[in-house]
Amino acid sequence: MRIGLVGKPNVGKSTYFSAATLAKVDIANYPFCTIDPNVGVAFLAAPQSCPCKDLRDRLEADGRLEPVSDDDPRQGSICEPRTGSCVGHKRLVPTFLVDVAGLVPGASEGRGRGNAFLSDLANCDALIQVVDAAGLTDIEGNPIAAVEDVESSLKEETSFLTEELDSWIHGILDDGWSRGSRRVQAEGEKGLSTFLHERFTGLGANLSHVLQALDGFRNQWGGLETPWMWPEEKVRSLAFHMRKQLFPIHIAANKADSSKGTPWDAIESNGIIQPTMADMELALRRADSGGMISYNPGDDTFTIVDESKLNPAQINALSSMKEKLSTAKGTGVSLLLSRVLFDALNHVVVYPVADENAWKDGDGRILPDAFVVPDGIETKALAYKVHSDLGDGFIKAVDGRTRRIVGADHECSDNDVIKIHAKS
Ligand SMILES: Nc1nc2c(ncn2[C@@H]2O[C@H](COP(=O)(O)OP(=O)(O)O)[C@@H](O)[C@H]2O)c(=O)[nH]1
Ligand SMILES: [Mg+2]
Repeated sequence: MRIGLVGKPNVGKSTYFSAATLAKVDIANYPFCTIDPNVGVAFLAAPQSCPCKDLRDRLEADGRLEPVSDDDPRQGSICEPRTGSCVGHKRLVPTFLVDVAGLVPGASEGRGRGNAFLSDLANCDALIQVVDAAGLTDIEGNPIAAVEDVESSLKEETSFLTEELDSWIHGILDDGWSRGSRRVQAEGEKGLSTFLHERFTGLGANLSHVLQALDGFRNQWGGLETPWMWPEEKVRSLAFHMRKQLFPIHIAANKADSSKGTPWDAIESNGIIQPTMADMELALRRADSGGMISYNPGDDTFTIVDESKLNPAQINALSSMKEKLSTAKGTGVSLLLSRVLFDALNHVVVYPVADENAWKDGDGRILPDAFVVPDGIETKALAYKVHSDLGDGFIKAVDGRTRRIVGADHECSDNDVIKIHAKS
């Protein structure tokens, strides 16, 4: 999955990106080699405890494993993640994050980075618009003393992005409209959905996006008749409904540490709205990497490792951060990414293994892989994600918890452990 960070200049996109992709040193390697500098990997806690917790319980009950000791650095985890990490059965899984700079007025008409900007967005599965909830920047991102009416400026800021995207989609739609709407004359409603599907596959559209957009349109306008006679307003509205499907936008109300009240409540959005403090997240992760504090992303507190090594200014800064962190119940940076990935995009974590009893791979590693997949993915589709040979040769799968044999169309759910049998 790929989540894009977008927004006007100076709202904190790059800070958010650096903070979220700054991994703890003990995180296993990730194949970064071919990715761009503005693309990184954020590690997020899986929604449920790693199955290595259940495995440990089982092994302890059988007398094959000693109970966890107080000084265990992994706090009981016994899995061997190939990527990410697991401590205290908190399994971290990767998601791609993209820092998409270049939101300027007229991007849809090619201004600024223009089409490069828009195609960056098109490659993302979801967008987070970072906005300045403290009102410290004007609409072009220039630093100012403080906006007087932060609520209106946030509304303006968020509608600015959606309007830019709507215009872009409208342009694509308008381009082929006379041909597309003639198809409806010949083929009826199916002609329209096929046309939209073809027109927007480049932006990642599937048939379900198209059908949902058409539903939204129908609710607003009553029907889909005679599209070749539609006024521009109606075509534009269809573009709006397509955009809602293709570009779900969530909001990071950033700089919440310096905001007055909760101005983000005024934002009109059908996505998630989460206050965030990207700056603080970055500072905390750096202090943790430097060994000054112990902080786990997502937590609402941290501990100072050795106060005697800090000067009074550092202690002051840390205690003020601690207070803000606890009032805000965390910086919101990881939380928002998790909510987007697991709630809004409806993804889950599934653990493929080669041995359904010991939950190991062919080399004897315990639960090495954690796949982030759509909820309800069928076992055969999961097999293809593991390896195309496994998909091509698929015979059956075994649920690692119940040990029951399941077929190709069995739907996987969160935290499943699955063994796939395939012809080799
Ligand atoms: N007060 C405050 N400032 C922040 C926060 N996040 C970022 N900033 C500051 O906002 C400015 C712009 O940040 P940057 O990440 O470069 O913004 P970008 O242009 O959107 O990539 C920098 O001075 C950051 O330190 C935050 O959560 N709170
Ligand atoms: Mg930047």
